[in-house]
Amino acid sequence: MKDNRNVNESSKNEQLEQFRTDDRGEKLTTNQGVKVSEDEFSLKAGVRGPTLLEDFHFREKMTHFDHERIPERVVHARGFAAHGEFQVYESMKKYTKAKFLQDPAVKTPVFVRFSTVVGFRGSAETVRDVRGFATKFYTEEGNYDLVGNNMPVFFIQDAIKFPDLVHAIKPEPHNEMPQASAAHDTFWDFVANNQESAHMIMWALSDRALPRSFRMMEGFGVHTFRLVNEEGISHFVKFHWKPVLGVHSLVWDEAQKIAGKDPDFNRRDLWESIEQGNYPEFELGIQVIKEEDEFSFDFDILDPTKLWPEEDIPVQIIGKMTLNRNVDNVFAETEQVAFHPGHVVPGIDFTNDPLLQGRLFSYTDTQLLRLGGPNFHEIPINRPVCPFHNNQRDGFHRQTINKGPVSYHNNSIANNTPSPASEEEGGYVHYQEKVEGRKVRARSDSFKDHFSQAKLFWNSMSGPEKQHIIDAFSFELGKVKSKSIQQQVVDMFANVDLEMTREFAKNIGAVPPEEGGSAVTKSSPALSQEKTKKLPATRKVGVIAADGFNGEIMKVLEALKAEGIMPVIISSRLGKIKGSDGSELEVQDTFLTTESVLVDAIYATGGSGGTKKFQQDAAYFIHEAFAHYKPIGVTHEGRNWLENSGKNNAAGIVLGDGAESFAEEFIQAIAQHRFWERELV
Ligand code: HDE
Repeated sequence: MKDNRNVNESSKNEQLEQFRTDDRGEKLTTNQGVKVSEDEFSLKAGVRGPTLLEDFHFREKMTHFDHERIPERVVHARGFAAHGEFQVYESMKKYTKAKFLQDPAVKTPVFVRFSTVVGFRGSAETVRDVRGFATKFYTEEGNYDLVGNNMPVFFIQDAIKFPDLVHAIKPEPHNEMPQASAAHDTFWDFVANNQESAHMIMWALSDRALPRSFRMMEGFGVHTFRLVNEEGISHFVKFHWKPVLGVHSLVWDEAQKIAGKDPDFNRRDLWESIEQGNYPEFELGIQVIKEEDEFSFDFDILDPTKLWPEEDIPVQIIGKMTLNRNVDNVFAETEQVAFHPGHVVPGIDFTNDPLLQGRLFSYTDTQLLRLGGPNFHEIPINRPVCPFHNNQRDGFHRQTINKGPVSYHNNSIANNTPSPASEEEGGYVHYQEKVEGRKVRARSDSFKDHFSQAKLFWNSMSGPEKQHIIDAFSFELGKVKSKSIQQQVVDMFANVDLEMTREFAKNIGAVPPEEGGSAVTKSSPALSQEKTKKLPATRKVGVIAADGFNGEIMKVLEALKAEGIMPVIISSRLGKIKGSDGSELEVQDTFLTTESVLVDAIYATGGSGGTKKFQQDAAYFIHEAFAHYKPIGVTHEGRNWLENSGKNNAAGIVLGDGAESFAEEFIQAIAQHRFWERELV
């Protein structure tokens, strides 16, 4: 293959095309290509006799089946992915020579895998957890992986503690419980005895751990990386993904119910959005610190338990990623994709963040086991879109057929090729950071403040967000059996905020702290979700209607659709329902097949033909949506339920009779997402 790196026209999709197969309409064959005449009965000695060893078709089919599973990821096992593309808004030449960040006309193919961290591969998706946000950019200079999370900091400061963290948070080994949850003794024992986790715990107990959608969460590179330009000048950088739809969350009770009603809630949302052409979009942002300012902050920029407040170091938005294609096969693509923070391209480099340094070892190591050997880069989803050449050979599942006798360097037979490329020719040259020091196993003093940013985060939360954190502490620690561990956690968080800790200490029956609290008064408004972008588009509205519905609602439905809102007609039975004016609606879900937790808002309109059972089921749906602070639109017969419940004046209840102003007001309420004022009703 000629090493011509102009890949802009050849998308990853085209590359994948040669590996895709569609068996529809074909004859059944063995893997050797032999046509199979019978696939229901194994070969036997007589119709009632033993199965014969020579039945090669049976043995091949069964052996393949017996080997169909590979080890799930030790963390981030439960994930879902999509294809898309990335474009930079303007050349980033000033900061980096990375080719994919130079030209706004270049569309770089990407593959993004979102995940939960703790749960097994089949676990529910809406559990309280950090979410992985891993992006593979197939650039013309090779693959670049930005393997991030939806929270900007991490639990630990040194990679050597990662196995301990993961052992503590996974189900306890003696009884393998609880699944996909941090609410148990070993995790909180770890927290209390590894207090660098304080800041991350604040994030993990906040609404960020319950994303409404993968499309509505931020992504963070977490570590400080380097961008290096043509002149060799390096800047420290933090990466951000900002969702165009804003950052939105579920409420805890809702998230737990969804885990049972639809354990696939987040992947279904992503899958359906892409199928419907509502392509998820994320803007890429960078925070930049000059090399000479490394020590100008009251935290160490190499410490992964610290964020850079956006108000001090603004996020510059530099490009946009659009996810526009679902996978064809989850195993082949989503399961076999292999990310690695060490997959970088010229112009992007590392820092000495000790968590990042450890990750640079761990990811290849884990893929060797998970994907069964050293050739996982040849699996279609992992192949770069540009050619690759080296002297690495052989190993399990090798697919490349290397020609010629040379597999070593230096050589004369092949004129010393493949040959290293100079920096000018695009060769990756590591940033020449000066390093000096004694070999020590130690933590830098500059990494020892564990509470100031935990308090910064607390200070930045709105009232309802603070209450959710207190509730989460109360839930998580309420599930802990050991009084000693509960008290240790209380004593630890007394160092963050006294009021907060007293509240949850009271709720779990621990001794509230008398004194403590961090003196930090600073806040970072960007950390709160309260001021996030609020858009109605792609929100699901459950429209509760029965026979005899008022024909005026058609206009409301049209107005919702015009804003990109997705109405779902819910009634007692599937099929068509008839309106008072003869208009018809196709029922998409019944009270049995869906649930109020699966929609963002309820539009209760009813119908003169609604039975008693319909009224009862509808009342349950509305009541639950109300308890989850969701917008509720009410017109026509829908009013009966409200009047019975006495909730007419509560926030987020929009009353009307199908008038235009109703639709407008309801759309605004849908964009608002939640009405926390109801806490006070
Ligand atoms: Fe990972 N992490 N991690 N991690 N991580 C893995 O790699 C590891 C960390 C992240 O969708 C594993 O292929 C260590 C931070 C994501 O395929 C493993 C340390 C961040 C994914 C691994 C960390 C992440 C992983 C498991 C501490 C955010 C899923 C399977 C030093 C910046 C990628 C695998 C996907 C997956 C190791 C900490 C993000 C074992 C040792 C911090 C999004 O290699």
